[in-house]
Amino acid sequence: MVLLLALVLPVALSGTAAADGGKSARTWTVQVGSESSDQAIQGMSFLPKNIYINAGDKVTWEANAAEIHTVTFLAEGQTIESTQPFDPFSPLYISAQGGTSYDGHSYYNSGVMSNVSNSGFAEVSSYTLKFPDTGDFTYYCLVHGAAQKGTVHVRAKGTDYPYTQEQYNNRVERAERAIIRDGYQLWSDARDQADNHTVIAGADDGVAMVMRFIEPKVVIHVGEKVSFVNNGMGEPHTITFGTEPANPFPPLGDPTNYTGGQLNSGILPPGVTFTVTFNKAGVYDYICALHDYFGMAGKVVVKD
Ligand SMILES: [Cu+2]
Repeated sequence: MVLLLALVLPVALSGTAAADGGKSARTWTVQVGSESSDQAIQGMSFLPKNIYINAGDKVTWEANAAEIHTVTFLAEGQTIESTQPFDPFSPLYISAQGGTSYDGHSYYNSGVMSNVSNSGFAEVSSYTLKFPDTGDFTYYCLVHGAAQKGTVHVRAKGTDYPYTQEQYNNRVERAERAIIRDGYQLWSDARDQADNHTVIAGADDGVAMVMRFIEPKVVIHVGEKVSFVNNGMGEPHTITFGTEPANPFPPLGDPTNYTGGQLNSGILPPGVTFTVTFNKAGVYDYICALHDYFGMAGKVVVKD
């Protein structure tokens, strides 16, 4: 009897969906971030960026990348600028806020989303909201600010859907491939700018991000300098030698005379360079404290 029910039920459900022209409430999927298989290239993206649903439908956002992101609907009157920069210690940023049904004007937040579990945050892998009311609702990623947003367009119940989930998925796959292609181009451009005294500390074009040091190993002599250049448009990094501080945001140590131990650039925003003078022979490993958990690390070899 139980077996029979299990067999009959799915048929009955799909029959219902067909009978109402496919207009019963449904759940749509949006991908949060994107990445290459080695995680080196990350996308600052919600895909699809625009989704058209009907009142009563739900949207599920799925973590699709190692880099952290949030899905955040701001409160009425709040600007994305007022939320920046991302505060890694505030529950308003890193924890779920609001209920499961979107009211159109309050603050709703997914918490930190990532498809890995070692980012240092309590990550969530998916976030679902129901949209009972019509309207165009824009949301942001609190990590990447104005650069990363998407919109849920909610239309009246019974409206014909302009796209199926499958059509969105096909576009999403194309967009993901384009981001990875752009990322590898940025990576190759960065190699042309790097030498033993110039490390490109990540690069991004505001969508595609290279989450690597270029080149990851440089060789210099005692008394020489290495400049770490953040060449990006949107993504901050850090240059962190020695034991990682509990809070990697403030600078620590003296970059004009480095002989080993702790040294931290603090948050290195796009367009900023951090220069270190190495005054003792040795091999010095460093990380980006924000992105080391998916491979952003490097090494300076200092010879006599
Ligand atoms: Cu980084």
